[in-house]
Amino acid sequence: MGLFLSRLYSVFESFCEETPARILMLGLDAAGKTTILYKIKLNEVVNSIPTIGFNVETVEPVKGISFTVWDMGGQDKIRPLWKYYFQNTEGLVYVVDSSDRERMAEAR
Ligand SMILES: Nc1nc2c(ncn2[C@@H]2O[C@H](COP(=O)(O)OP(=O)(O)OP(=O)(O)O)[C@@H](O)[C@H]2O)c(=O)[nH]1
Ligand SMILES: [Mg+2]
Repeated sequence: MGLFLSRLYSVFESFCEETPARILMLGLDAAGKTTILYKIKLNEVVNSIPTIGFNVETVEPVKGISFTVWDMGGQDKIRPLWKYYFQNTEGLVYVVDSSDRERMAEAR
């Protein structure tokens, strides 16, 4: 049991030591991406302005596990730039504003 626990602990430790996973956050403009990012980072609802380019923050949603989140601007003119950020991305969060019914097809 002691051996099992020490092995488990070392696996967990090596997992924690890894560089933070790179997460891309995409979605239409005003979907709420920047709001989500800073809610996780600061535990506050910040007053955001439309993102031109991107915001990047390292967050630790759960103790010992951190992510580098790339929050991309979602305006239609910026969307063609998303593809340049896909390389080495390990996860994708796609944010949909469920009350924005008119643009559901566009989001899809
Ligand atoms: N009611 C409500 N408003 C929200 C919510 N999330 C974001 N907002 C508001 O929606 C607006 C746009 O939010 P942002 O987080 O800037 O949206 P974004 O997806 O980063 O937009 P871009 O940077 O343009 O791509 C802001 O005024 C937010 O306060 C939510 O869950 N509920
Ligand atoms: Mg934004």
